[in-house]
Amino acid sequence: MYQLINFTVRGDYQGNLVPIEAEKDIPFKIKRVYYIWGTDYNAVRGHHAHRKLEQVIIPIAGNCDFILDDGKKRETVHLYSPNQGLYLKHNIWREFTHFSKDCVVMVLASEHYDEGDYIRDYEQFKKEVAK
Ligand code: T46
Repeated sequence: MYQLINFTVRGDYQGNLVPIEAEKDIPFKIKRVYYIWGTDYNAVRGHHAHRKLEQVIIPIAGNCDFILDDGKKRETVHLYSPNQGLYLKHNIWREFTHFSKDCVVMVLASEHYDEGDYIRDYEQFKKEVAK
């Protein structure tokens, strides 16, 4: 349903640094980057799946929970490490919540933003993954 990608931590005595090189460290060509912060602990974002989009989601600060659903089972992944990315392919329903105050999530995406790629209705999602 998902993979965790471990990035190598570089840096020195002054602190940490994680380099992410397109087409080397990420399993798709990156077309878009966005980041999310300032979300309340109890807010629940997402509530959608994507028809085509693939993404790597990195908690560059703080932590949060991703609830993932492939139409058959549900799993919660706690994201907390800035050197670990959650790799989601298409057709995975996601909700994310329990944001720590300092949580900043950076997302690397395989496509430009396209509202037509979103499945925002859970019943529709179930129908599409059953095909
Ligand atoms: C996902 C999770 C992890 C844009 O205009 N461009 C963009 O690239 C994105 C991602 C969003 N938007 C607009 C669309 C909405 O008006 O920003 C607003 C908030 O987007 P949304 O409600 O889709 O945000 P989340 O946090 O529920 O979901 C986002 C991504 O949309 C989604 O692909 O997997 O983060």
